[in-house]
Amino acid sequence: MARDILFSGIQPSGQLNIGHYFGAVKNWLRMQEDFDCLFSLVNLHAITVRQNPSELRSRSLDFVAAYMACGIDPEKSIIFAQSDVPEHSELMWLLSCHTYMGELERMTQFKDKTAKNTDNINLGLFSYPVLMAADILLYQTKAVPVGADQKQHLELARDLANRMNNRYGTLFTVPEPYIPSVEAGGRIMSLLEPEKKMSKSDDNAGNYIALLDSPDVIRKKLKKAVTDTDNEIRYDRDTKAGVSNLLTLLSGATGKSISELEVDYVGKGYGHLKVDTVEAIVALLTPIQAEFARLRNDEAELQRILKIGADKARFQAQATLEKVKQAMGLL
Ligand code: ATP
Ligand code: LTN
Repeated sequence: MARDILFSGIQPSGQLNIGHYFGAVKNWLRMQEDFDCLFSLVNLHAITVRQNPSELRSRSLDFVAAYMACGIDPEKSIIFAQSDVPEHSELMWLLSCHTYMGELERMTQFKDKTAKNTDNINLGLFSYPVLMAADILLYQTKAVPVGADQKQHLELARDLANRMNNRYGTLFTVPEPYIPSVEAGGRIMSLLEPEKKMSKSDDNAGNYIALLDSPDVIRKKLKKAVTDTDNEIRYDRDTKAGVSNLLTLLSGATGKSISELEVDYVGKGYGHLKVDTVEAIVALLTPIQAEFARLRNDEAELQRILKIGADKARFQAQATLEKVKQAMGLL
């Protein structure tokens, strides 16, 4: 029997960090065994903010190597660059003609990004969620594992699928989000400002732990992580955002539940919690970093994987696009 399709993507902008790992990639690894998966480097999304072309090219290869170092297996799953499959942009146009301005104006990511990029509020930033809907719908995707910040975008993808299906007959599978609970890593917070999410486009690298940070850097960053003054190790996102975030990281890296950790740390201080979190994250990242170094060395192989991925993805994408064009009366 054919398996359900899974699609997810990360923008090759900035450095992959443990927020992406716990929020998205960890679920990718788990689900890779049960779904036919497509993992995309969504480089067309990345250019909604200015990118240096040669850095974007080289960083895209870093991301392929990083996906694989984390455990994505190109023998089992399709890894490809969004820009290698032009059907994404084409379906985006068809969906744009069915998306209302008001739906896009409501998007919180658009509001956040325009506040941050006041000198470059471009049309791509506005229509970003329509391209994301095209990414997903093009493959008849059933499952979309992402972090909590993407929930609103996924709702638009579902609304567009239903709207198009009602108007033209069944064209698309309606996708389901797979979002870990906040406690399980769906929203990892920044280390220095734990009321905002950890993000790779943050200007201050002290706010995130990159997958490729050395043990020493990880130690320094976690040492500076903001906590609070009551010296009680307890999970409470509202009043103890920093400590709760450390507990989430430690839980994600060790597999122990947050309530178990709360018991383990009764009477212990924040220093203790931080040292143990460093150790657990270093243990998680060390093998990933070694594998990354090995894979990143062979650029020809990474290019080959992207080429095979794009060929397979295109084959599936063309079938959906053809069906949509026909249904809409395009010759
Ligand atoms: P940028 O800051 O460059 O806009 P980002 O750091 O938010 O990007 P994306 O490429 O937008 O990263 O996200 C890739 C995936 O990682 C998405 O599924 C997103 O939901 C998830 N993700 C991003 N940041 C976090 C976080 N702090 N906690 C959990 N999941 C996250
Ligand atoms: N917008 C997403 C990245 C993304 C994506 C997708 C995720 C683009 N297309 C399709 C899942 C499915 C983000 O994380 N910022």
